[in-house]
Order: sequence, then structure tokens, then C-alpha cells
Amino acid sequence: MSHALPPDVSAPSDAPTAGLSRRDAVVALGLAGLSASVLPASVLASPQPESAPPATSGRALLSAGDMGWDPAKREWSLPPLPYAHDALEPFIDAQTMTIHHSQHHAAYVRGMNTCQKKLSEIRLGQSDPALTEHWTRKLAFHLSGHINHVLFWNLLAGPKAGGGGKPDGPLAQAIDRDFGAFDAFSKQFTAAATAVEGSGWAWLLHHGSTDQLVILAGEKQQHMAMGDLTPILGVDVWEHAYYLKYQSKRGEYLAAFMNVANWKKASEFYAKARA
Ligand code: MN3
Repeated sequence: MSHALPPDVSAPSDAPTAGLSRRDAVVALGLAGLSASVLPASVLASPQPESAPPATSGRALLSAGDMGWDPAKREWSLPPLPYAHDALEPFIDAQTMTIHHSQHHAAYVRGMNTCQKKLSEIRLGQSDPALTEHWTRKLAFHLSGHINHVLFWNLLAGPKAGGGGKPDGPLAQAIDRDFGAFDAFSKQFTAAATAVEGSGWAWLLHHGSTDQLVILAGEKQQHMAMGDLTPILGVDVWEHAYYLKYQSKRGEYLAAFMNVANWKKASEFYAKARA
């Protein structure tokens, strides 16, 4: 069940969703160009020379620090929420935010570290190479979940911090161009998220090659990897994201979500996508 607490890394979890995750991860970590059915754990874990530039590339949406990556320890930690747990009230309640962040998201962070450690052991000949498939699949799941959630937290803002409303500037113009009008976009985005079967995500993304905005929705969190896409806005529709307050009424949660969408941050991501 998606509202269950996160499973141990070795167990299949109640997982969230967004396929663009691996790509997101690649974008956010400045690793664009690496393909991968498997996240390049060896790259992430490889030591860097002292003169190496910061781990974050110019195109990254968030900094390595924002992502919870410690380049000295070569380890992940759970980044704090960029606001108080009750900042999104009354639209998203404090208890949901607390459990979602400190339990579900935290489990992905622990999972990433475990997976990378296990894969390192395999490379060092200390563990069975046959386990490569297991740990790389787990890494895809946990890293994708982590990336999705860090982006998600940053793409939310409380009523007193400018959440909700509509975007302006170039992003607003692009939404009008590609969806007809903001209301038409909002309606379709919400419908896409509502229709996700089981646990999943819906995302507004920018496609680099064609310079257009697209809405993608999908199940879970690690199976939406697609190249040349940059996340602009996303919504978590795993039950753990809304069940305490909205129970089975996902539509009501999504209506509330639109009141805390952080269009200022989305506009920043859009500008970086097109830079
Ligand atoms: Mn979630």
C-alpha cells in the first residue's frame, strides 16, 4: 500500500513514481550524457581530484548541497524541507509532510547509500557479482525517489510564500502557447495526475530538442526516465502524499496542490532548462 511506511531497502517498497527520475537525477547531478539503465554508481562513488570543480553542473536545477550530497564523504543525507512542516497548511497538512519527509523520503536516502555501498563491495570483489542486478535496480528506485522528492519539496510553497496562483513571464507564455491557456493546462495536469493507476507522479516538463512543454504521468517513480526532458513542476500522487487528510479523494488533494504550486521556482527551472 502506498501509505505504508517505507520498506527497508531490501524489500520492494511502496514507492512513488516518476519515470523522469533517472533523467532528473542525471540532470540534477550534472551527469547529463550518461545513459543508463543503471545509475552510474561507479561514477558517483569515484574519488575526485582535489582540484575538481563543484559536483554540480551549470545546468543543474539544484545544488549538490540542496540534493543532500556530501562530496567529501561521497554520501547522501536527507536535506531538510525548505520550509516548516506546517507551511503548506491548510492544503497539505503538517502530519503528512512530516511522515512523507522524515519516513518515506528518508528511506530513499538510506537506500541510496546502501545500494552504492553494496555496489562498491561488488566492484572490490567483496560481494557476489550476481547481486549487481538487485542493487542497481534498487539504486534506480531509491535515487529516483530521492530526486523526485527534493524537486517536489522545492516546487511547493505555502500560501504566505507565494504558492498557488499562476506563473508569469516566459513560463506563462510557454504554457499559453503549448496548452492554450493556464486553466487548460491546469485541468489537463490534474486529470493526468488523477488518472495515475496506483502510486505515481505527474510532471510538467520541458523538452529540450523541441523547446516545448509536455505533461507526463506514470506509475511508481523509477520508470519514467526519458532523455532531453527537464522537470518544471511535479506532483506526488502516492497515497502517502495525501491519504491522512484526503483519504481516497485524490482529486481534492490535487485541487489543494494547485494552491501551493511554487511557480516562482518552476519559472527558475524553466529558465535553466532553456539556458
Ligand atoms: Mn512520496
